[in-house]
Amino acid sequence: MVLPKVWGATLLASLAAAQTYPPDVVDELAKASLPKLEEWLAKNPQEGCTLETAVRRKEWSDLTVEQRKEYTDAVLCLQSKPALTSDLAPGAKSRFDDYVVIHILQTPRNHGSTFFLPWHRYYIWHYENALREECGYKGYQPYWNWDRYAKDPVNSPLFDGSEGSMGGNGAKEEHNGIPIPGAPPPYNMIPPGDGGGCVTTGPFKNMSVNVGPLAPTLNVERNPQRDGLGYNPRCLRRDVNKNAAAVTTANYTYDLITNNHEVYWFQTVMEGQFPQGKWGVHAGGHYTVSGDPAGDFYVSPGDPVFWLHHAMIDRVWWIWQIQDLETRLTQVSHTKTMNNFPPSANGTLDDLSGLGVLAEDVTVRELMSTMGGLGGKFCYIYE
Ligand SMILES: *[C@@H]1O[C@H](CO)[C@@H](O)[C@H](O)[C@H]1NC(C)=O
Ligand SMILES: *[C@@H]1O[C@H](CO)[C@@H](O)[C@H](O)[C@H]1NC(C)=O
Ligand SMILES: *[C@@H]1O[C@H](CO)[C@@H](O)[C@H](O)[C@H]1NC(C)=O
Ligand SMILES: [Cu+2]
Repeated sequence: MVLPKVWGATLLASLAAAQTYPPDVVDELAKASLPKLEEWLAKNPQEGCTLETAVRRKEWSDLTVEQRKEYTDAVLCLQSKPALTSDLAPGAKSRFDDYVVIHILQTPRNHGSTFFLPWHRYYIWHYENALREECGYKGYQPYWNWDRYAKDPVNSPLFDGSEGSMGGNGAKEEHNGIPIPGAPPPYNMIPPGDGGGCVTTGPFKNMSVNVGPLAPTLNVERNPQRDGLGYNPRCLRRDVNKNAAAVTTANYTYDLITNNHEVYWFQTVMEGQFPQGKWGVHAGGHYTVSGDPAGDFYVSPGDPVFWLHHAMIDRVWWIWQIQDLETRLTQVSHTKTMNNFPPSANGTLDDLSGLGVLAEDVTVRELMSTMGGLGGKFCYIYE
């Protein structure tokens, strides 16, 4: 639908808020695959977790504006609670920052390695739990179906800057785009969008980014500590752009899920094959937001929308897993170091994955199933 430009931003925003989206090919695949999950559960009953009792994680615009505000209020609440990691990181000022600190410390271990998918599953679940237990949030972690907003992310229910959004784009500030190391031209640079400056609209317009940067995509003040964990308060910056979003449309995700039968390839294609000029949906989603800290490989969870993006990553893994539960609930790949640097052994289900001081180490095996993993504490599906 093309809206005349004369219509004000507010009207546009309220229209967007009321918008419903037809199911895309990935939604249809997920729905068509549920009987496989049902069948598997009938053969492998999980104590305390059935399809009927499982939590439903929902897409952002399938929530009412009221429900979205409950979510962003809970995130703001987490940003107001005292940090548990300030001994490790003088820059950590809140419980929200704790999660950013843990990501910074564990970035090389949990990307391009065996732990990428299971660790992020644990990480998101733990954050969802903190919102609920520490901030009285009654809902569950929403996800961002990239396809819905890929054509025009700035004016989408996620980024339109309305009170029911995850905050607006940044103010216009020139920059050169995002270099993609190792990719051949023209894929070695994601062109900039229309933002780059501070976010001034929506629920997170006042938020302070406290730690980092470590690998910034914009020119921002350096952290007082080399490890990025010092106190460096600054505004949230974004450059929401459709250039990166173009590789996150449903046909890419569908292709990823259906054409990669081994987890090695599923994860590799998802994380991007930069030398072949393929950014992948993982980088595509991160750089749709871009800015500071969203575009920073280490500090990205410091932009609250990170959590919706990685819930989608988890959803895509879940959809891939339920295509063949007998093999895919136990399939891991890669080695224990990022892109096998320095060289390390192949990871296994017995390896440990944890959240530092926030949560105990558990085996990767415990993180493989959303239906009964983590001793039954994981019990969710995506709607
Ligand atoms: C932002 O901060 C200002 C000044 O402290 C305050 O008046 C305003 O209500 C805050 N806005 C939001 C959306 O939190
Ligand atoms: C997805 O669709 C776009 C636009 O039609 C196309 O350029 C792109 O090659 C497609 N990607 C895949 C993986 O099929
Ligand atoms: C590690 O995994 C690779 C790829 O699956 C395989 O070729 C290799 O033999 C494995 N190495 C060991 C020591 O098991
Ligand atoms: Cu990450």
